[in-house]
Amino acid sequence: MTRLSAITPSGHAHIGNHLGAISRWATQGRPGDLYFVSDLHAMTVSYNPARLRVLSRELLAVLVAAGIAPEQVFVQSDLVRELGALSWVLECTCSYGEAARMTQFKQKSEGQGMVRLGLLTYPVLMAADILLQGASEVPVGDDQAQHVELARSLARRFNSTYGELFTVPSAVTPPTAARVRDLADPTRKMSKSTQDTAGSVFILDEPDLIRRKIRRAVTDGLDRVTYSPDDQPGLANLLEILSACTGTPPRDFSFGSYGEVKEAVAEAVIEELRPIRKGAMDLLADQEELDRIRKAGAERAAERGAHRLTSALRLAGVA
Ligand code: AQP
Repeated sequence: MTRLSAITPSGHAHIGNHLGAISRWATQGRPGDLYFVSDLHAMTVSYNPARLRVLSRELLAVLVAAGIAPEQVFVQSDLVRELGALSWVLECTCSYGEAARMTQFKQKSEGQGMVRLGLLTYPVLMAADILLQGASEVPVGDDQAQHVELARSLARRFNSTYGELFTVPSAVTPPTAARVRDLADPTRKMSKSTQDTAGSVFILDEPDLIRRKIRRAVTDGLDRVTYSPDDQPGLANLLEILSACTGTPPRDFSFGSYGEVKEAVAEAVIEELRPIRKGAMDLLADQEELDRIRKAGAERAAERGAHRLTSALRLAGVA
């Protein structure tokens, strides 16, 4: 049973990524589960190559510092040859209509000047990520469920057309986690790729910057500390963050003022992130160690998929 999860280096990882995904991967994951930094997926929209390289490295350091075993982590582009080859086989197993139907493609391509072909085909690359590793479970939110459905269809079609090879993966719904919203605009979720960074607390932010960002978080003019997500979304977001960091349900807090809430949230977030920040900064300063972890992860991931790639090419009649 292999569960495969990914995180895209589309920006600096934030407290939402930590509370919603990374900390659970570290504490609730199983030894056979795999995690990867999906840098090839970050190329589907406009990006800066030098920044992408830095962000990928940073994210690898964050995952390991968060407590995910290094043997369970790899960077997607380290398998670019294997994935490129398998993606081609799968693209030739996928119909144009299937790819064009993907809701995310329609949403992400809307209003864009130059729509990259990779944006259309990346669900096939995602299928290659999954099928190469033989993953049986892929935890995804609603926005990615359609892509896992495509991976299932491609695995089944390949198996029935060319010969039984791929594990047919299932999408699994991750247990409900905190959905952290932007501190400056609580109608939006906190996001790595947002241009305005004032509303995002990044895992590697310095404590003073975290304090400043949280002090400036948007609340409301009601001047009443209650947990009321509909009327007081900014305050509710802060209480939910505090709840995720402390384990106390958001309705159980009793604070006298918004200022008190913000101080408590800032201190809890700083403490929550302190060990990860320290571990990641240490790893980023030790280039050799991070290179060693990355290389070992890449070798293990390539080995895991080698026989599937060889068999896929052979069954498809090209190698
Ligand atoms: N705001 C959030 N609150 C809780 N969990 C979140 N995740 C993302 N944002 C929040 C979870 O982090 C994991 C990594 O997801 P991803 O790399 O696929 O990123 P994403 O979901 O597209 O959102 P991001 O991180 O904000 O990036 P961009 O800006 O590129 O969209 C997932 O498990 C996700 O649920």
